[in-house]
Amino acid sequence: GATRAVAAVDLGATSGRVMIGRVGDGILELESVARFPNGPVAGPDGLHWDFSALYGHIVEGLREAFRREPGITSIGIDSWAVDYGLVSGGRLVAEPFHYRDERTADGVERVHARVPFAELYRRNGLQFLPFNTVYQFAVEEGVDDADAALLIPDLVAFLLTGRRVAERTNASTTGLVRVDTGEWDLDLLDRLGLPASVLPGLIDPGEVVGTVQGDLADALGATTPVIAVGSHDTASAVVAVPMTDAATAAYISCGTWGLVGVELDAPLVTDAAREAGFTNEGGVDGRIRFLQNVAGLWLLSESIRAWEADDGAAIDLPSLLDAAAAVTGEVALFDANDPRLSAPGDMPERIAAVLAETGAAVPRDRAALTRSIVESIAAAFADAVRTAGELTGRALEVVHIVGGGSLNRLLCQATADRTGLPVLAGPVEATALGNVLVQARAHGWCGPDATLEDLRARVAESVPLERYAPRGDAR
Ligand code: LRH
Repeated sequence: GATRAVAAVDLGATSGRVMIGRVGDGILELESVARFPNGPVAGPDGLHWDFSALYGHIVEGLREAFRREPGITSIGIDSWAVDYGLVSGGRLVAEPFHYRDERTADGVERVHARVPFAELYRRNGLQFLPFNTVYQFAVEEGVDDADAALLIPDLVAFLLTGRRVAERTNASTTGLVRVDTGEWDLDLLDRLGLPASVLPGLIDPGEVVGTVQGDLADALGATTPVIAVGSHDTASAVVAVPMTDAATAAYISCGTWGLVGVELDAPLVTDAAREAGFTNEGGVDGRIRFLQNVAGLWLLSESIRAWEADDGAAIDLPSLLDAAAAVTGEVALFDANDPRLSAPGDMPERIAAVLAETGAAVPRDRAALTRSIVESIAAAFADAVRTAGELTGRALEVVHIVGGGSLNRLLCQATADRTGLPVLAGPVEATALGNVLVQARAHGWCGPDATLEDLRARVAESVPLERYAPRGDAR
């Protein structure tokens, strides 16, 4: 059959991209059209995103994608979770806050004073993370005056199409959606004094959001639809994890964060899951992403940022990782999930302080600190994989690592060693592939009634995976 194309907009916390995805018989390909940096911007009232700049890059990337491939059939958008923009009179009111902004600490107190965390967990199924949207809303001044609060991918879709929706996988990360019904928790909103009127209707991946409007209609085609995908980047990534048996596989979607867990058919909202810090996020096709947020490459990228500022020069990541791999002797481990490592800042200094508290020898140079970071992330990954197995009663046999972290050989091997399980690494662009595949399926290009298993089989056929065997003595 013919090869057909869609555009995928994929926004991560440290970089964004626009890609053309091509799908045909035995073909699943990505062409990178635009890549642009992303990150927190410090303003007088806290950390924000430069959404205006991001949107500019997205539009430019889409224009270029349609220049290269005029036959693009639709556009799908995914991004990091929890953050939103307030819209009034059809316009974005202010640059959205960044989830690492510390203002949410007050929000946590306010929310938990009205609805204790144990109850919140039974309702929304989410691991405690201080930046979940529910806590941001609790300290958001403009929320009562806004027409709508739109999560980042929904905001992009709104600017492209004029249609206001809330895509369900990403909405599940707000804390305001019931884990049992998948609908907005109106009773919770009421008890928290939050206006339900700002929350748009929920839609599922595969549904049409709207068609491209205004100036862009000329460049992108007046009838080009935006199709809802798993608009939470992690939901799209999980679509493209090439698991052959989801009952015995764990996955780690590793970029800025490492999202470590398993896929379930129904939520698991037990006391044990709550105490272990496991989340039940909504997946594509109503699946549950039962996982834990582990600090991922953030710890490394933020350290590199500090070193580059010191040097006034760029650092070559592959060389740094080679040097880290060559470090011999005891590696000092710290808790990768320590909340003090969450905000931007002088990460090497902070990690040194955390290590000093534990009495560990503080690594003497950049290579040694990099080794500590990578091994500490792998240790937290292994812990989360083991806990996921225990909580679900599953005998896990393999760990899939997808996303940018799948290219980090030191991290993949350390994860194999520390879990005692083989690691299958790849695809690196899982999120964009999941975005493309959900669009392709909506167009009927993947056969009638294609399941997630069918989509994953396509990934497994078209992407080479790297296998890391656990080294027994290192465990
Ligand atoms: C990863 C991610 C993760 C969320 C965090 C805010 O990009 O979407 O799943 O918890 O960003």
